[in-house]
Amino acid sequence: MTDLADIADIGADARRGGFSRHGYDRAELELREWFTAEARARGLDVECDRNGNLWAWWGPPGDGAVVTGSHLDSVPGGGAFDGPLGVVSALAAVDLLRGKGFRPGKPFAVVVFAEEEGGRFGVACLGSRLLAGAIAPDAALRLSDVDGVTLADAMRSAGLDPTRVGADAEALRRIGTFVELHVEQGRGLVDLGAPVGVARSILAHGRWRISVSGEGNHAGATLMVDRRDPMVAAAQVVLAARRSAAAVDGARATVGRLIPNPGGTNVIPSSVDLWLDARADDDTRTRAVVAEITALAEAAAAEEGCTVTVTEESYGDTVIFDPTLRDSLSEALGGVPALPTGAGHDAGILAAHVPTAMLFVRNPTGISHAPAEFAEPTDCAEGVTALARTLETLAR
Ligand code: HGY
Ligand code: MN
Ligand code: MN
Repeated sequence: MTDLADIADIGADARRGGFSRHGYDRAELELREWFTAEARARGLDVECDRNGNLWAWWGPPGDGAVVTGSHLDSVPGGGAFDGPLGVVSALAAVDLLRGKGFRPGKPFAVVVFAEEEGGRFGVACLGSRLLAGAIAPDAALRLSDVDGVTLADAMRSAGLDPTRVGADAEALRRIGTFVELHVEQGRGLVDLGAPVGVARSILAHGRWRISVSGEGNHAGATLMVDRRDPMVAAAQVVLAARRSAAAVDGARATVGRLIPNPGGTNVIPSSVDLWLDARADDDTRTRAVVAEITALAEAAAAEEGCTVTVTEESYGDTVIFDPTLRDSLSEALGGVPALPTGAGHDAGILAAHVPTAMLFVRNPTGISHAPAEFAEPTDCAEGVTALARTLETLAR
C-alpha cells in the first residue's frame, strides 16, 4: 500500500479522474524509473528488453526462470490497481522471501510489460505481443497515437532502439513459469467471499476501428434532406453493438471511444472514427457478433449516403490457463476458487508459449478501468502472501 501511495501522484488525471499512464509517455517513463529504483533497492538487476519490457532479476538471468509481474500503464482515467497491484505485490513478495532468508533455487525475475492497455498505440498487450512474436514488428512500429507519434518515435525518445523490436526467443526461453497477480475486474471473489483466486480463462476479444465517411457541412445552412452525416451512422453502430452482443450469451461489445472529424459544435462531421471492443467465450461467437455489427454498420452508412470501413486492430482467441498449474496453485493456497475473466492480460499472451497462471485479488467494487477500482489492504496482503508462497514453491 505504501508503494501504491508512492506512485499515486504519477499520471493522476485531474480532468478524467483516476490515472492516465500510457506507453512511453511522461507518467509511464516516471513509473519505469520508480520501478527500476525499487527493484535495485532490493538487489535486483534491471534490464530493458528489445521490446521495452523491464526485467528485474533476482540473481543471474537464465533459462526456466520463475517470473512474476504485470504492467504499470493504465487506460485513460483508469484505476490505481489494474497493473500496479501486480508489480507492487511482486516486489512485496520478494521482500517477504528475502526477509525469511529464502534464495531462489533457479533464475527469478519480476517483469513489467510495456503498453498492456494499448492506451496510446491502440493494441493491447503490445510489449508481450512483440516479445511473443504475436504482432509483426513493422506493423507495431507504424502504430501511432492521437498526435501521430509512432511507436518507433516514442521508443526512440525513451532511449530505445525501435529497429530491434520483434520476437524474442531468448526472453521466452528464460520464462519457466509466469505468474501474474492482478486485481479482479469483476465481482467473482466478492460473491464467493474469498480474498484470492486463480484464473481459469480469458474471453476471446479484439478491437476494431470503424471509420464512417460522409460530407462535412454547415450545421445551420444544410437542410436535413441534404445531409450525409457520418455521426448519424456512427450512432447506429453504437446501438447495434449493444443489440448484437446482448443477443449472444456471454458476449460483450463496447464503443468507448468515438472521434468526429473535425469535431465542431456547428459542423456536420466529414468523418467519424469509433472503436469497437468485442468479446465472447469463444472465437466463433466473438466473430459472429462483430460480423453482425459490421453488417448493421454498412446498412446504416448506406442509408445515410456514407461509406464505412471496419479494420481489425488486435485480436486474441480464448485463453484457457494450464489446468495442472492452476489447480496446483489453488491447492497450495488452500483451495482458492478458479475464476474466468473478461479482461485481457499479458499472462493471456504468454499462456500460448510458456506455463502461465494468474492470481486475482478481491475487488469489493468489482469495477475496473475506472477510478472506483479498489482492493482492501487486507486482501492485498493476502495476495502478497499467496504470491510469495506460489513463487517460493516454484523457485525452490
Ligand atoms: O482490455 C482489457 O481487457 C485489459 O485490461 N487490457
Ligand atoms: Mn486493464
Ligand atoms: Mn491489467
